Amino acid sequence: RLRVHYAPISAQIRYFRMTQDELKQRVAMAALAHVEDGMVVGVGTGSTVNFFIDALAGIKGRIDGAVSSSEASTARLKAHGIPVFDLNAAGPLPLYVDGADEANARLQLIKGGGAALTREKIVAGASAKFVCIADASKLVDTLGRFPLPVEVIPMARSHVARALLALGGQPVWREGVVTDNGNWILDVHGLRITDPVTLERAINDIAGVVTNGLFALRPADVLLLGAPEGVRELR
Ligand code: ABF
Repeated sequence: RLRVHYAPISAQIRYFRMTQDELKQRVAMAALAHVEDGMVVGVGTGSTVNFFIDALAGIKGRIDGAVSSSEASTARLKAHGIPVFDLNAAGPLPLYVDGADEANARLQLIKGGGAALTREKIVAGASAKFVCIADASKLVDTLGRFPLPVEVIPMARSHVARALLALGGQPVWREGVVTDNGNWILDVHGLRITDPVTLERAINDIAGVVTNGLFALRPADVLLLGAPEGVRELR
């Protein structure tokens, strides 16, 4: 009698997680190719970017430092001894490297799963080239399956939620989360975003909205996708 022994589910999960982490590590290493000597590098937030920060540490003698998009990334950069500059002091940046929650083929993104979307959008806007790093599962035909994060001034939460309902979304308060800027997050479910630029502008126009997670007015310039067969580069 043939008995098939499957690895315990814990081992299968460990393997899958290791693969996920390997994909993130691989795409983070690929982003180093865009780092040039003497740069001050704009650095995003999230688990994929954490691999990029660790890779940056390996070449920290070649760069002048970084501008960070979150307290979490700042702490990790400083732990590696990488100088972290205020954006006002650094001025326009040559390069920004950050993750995403979803990306479409036009390199328009949904970001903000890590609640860092405001500073991410600021540093991306101040950078000449935005290289987005993600595992291939983040590439979708139409944005919106991932709930769209919207950072709001706390006193405007209900007002903004009503406006988002009118736009066809189902907003859910990310209760218990306060951003680095002291604001709250609404995650908007049920959107199928066929015109990201128009929706980004419409949400920006709601009084009380600080930032929304659509990066379409300023999409990525390069998308590096980590897949088992290697890293794909989309432009
Ligand atoms: C950050 O990276 C967030 O905007 C986005 O949610 C996150 C993706 O995180 P991860 O790399 O952990 O999937 O920029």
